[in-house]
Amino acid sequence: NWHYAPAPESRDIANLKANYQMFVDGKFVDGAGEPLKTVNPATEEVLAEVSTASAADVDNAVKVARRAHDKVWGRMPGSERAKYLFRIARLVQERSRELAVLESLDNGKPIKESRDVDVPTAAAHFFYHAGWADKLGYAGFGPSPRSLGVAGQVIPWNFPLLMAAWKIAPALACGNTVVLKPAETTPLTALVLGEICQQAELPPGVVNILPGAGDVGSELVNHAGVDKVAFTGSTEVGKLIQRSLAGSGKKLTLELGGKAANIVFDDAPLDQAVEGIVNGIFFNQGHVCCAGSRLLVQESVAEELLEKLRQRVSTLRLGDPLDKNTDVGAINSKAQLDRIRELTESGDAEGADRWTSPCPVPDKGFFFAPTVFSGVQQSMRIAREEIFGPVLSVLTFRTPEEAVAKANNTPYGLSAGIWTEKGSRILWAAQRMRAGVVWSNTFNRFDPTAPFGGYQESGFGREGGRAGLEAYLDV
Ligand code: TXE
Repeated sequence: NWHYAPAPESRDIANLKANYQMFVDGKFVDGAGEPLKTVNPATEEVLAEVSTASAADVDNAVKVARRAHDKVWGRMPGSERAKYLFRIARLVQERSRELAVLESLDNGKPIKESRDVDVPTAAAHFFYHAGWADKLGYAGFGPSPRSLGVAGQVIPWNFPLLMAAWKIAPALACGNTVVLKPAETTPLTALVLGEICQQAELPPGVVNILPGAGDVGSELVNHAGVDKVAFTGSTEVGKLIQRSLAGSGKKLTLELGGKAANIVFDDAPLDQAVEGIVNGIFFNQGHVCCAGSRLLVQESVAEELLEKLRQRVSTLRLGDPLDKNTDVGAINSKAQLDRIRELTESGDAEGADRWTSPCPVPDKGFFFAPTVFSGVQQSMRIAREEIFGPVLSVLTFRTPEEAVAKANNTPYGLSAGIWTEKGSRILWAAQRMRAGVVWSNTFNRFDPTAPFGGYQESGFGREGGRAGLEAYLDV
């Protein structure tokens, strides 16, 4: 006997809560950690004060999740679990306006992206995994696939709600309970997801959300009561976690950084490719692990393509994330802005040719104008390191073999793109690229049915699709 909450009546930013508590055992409570202040990156003003977890709070949350797993959720028939997941999905849809506004305020991403991508894709992940919950026994996981227990999940700030959905939905579908730590700069929508779990009358303790910084993440993943760790974030922290969990027997999946190649062959429809390149690197200010940050263009069309690209990028509107005409919003934090500046300065120093969009840049807030570096060599830092900002590095190639070799010349391996009219070339190149996803004549397309994840230093394990469930089951 539950009901949907009415859609929020007032959409005023003034109605936002000033204080957020952590979500444990079905209730919102204060943590014993030092409260953090989350900042609107477009204005540099404090959005809200957020309670954080102490080590004792982490310990308590893991115990709560264990109890909820052993007594309730892990024993519940899949058909029952499915009902809760469907409820959560519907509530995400019903509160989509509120979630989109909050996401854009906390993260800085344009409202048209949070409204059209983040929130609906988050709902889609709950719908998709709801569909799995009662079918695990028939899906080739063996006759009686079992939940693992408690999942400790740590997520980044680039898709705060969507990453929470990617992590929570499959864990719950498989009968696990969750303790999730959102990123310190973007905890708000994950906490609203906690409210949604309450509204859906999810049994207490099945989902617990503990805001905090890296120390809370570290407490969580290293807690002896956690059976499975799922981490999305920097390669540096991913390596740290992998090392610290060695020998622990915990299941681990890592989704880390990337330096994707977006390859444009000379037979590609160039105008279409330009749209895909723009989407590939300027979507979400380039704060995307699978961003198409290295454009590899065939020499014979390089000049023409670059000209078209600069014209198109010049039309992108940068500014207020809540303006529905904004294409490029704010950089999530001062620290990230500094990282982008430092890396782009290395591009200048190493002799690449910088072009900056002539768009006006607000005085206040963390903004970085769309930037394209041409004349980039493979040895340069801007060709090798993840910039995680609206910065494209352009390299050229002559032959398909050279394109693939350059695409693979990276320690990462999360995604890649290919633009060509030739189907045979798409298959040829896709088979040779070390990348978890290869898009052809499109970029940054996400779907819950498609497993997502990396090779090499981009991590291991898959999220989404049937493969994503394997990370949350004992078979
Ligand atoms: O990442 P961190 P940061 C890349 C991107 C970016 C760089 C740094 O290149 O510029 O990483 O970003 C938590 N144990 N990506 O510093 O620190 C932290 O609190 C457990 C790519 O923000 O990895 C947050 O919740 N957890 C990436 C989460 O890890 C720890 C997305 C990510 O933060 C921890 C983000 C620890 N020792 C950054 N230390 C992608 N794959 O999309 C920190 N955390």
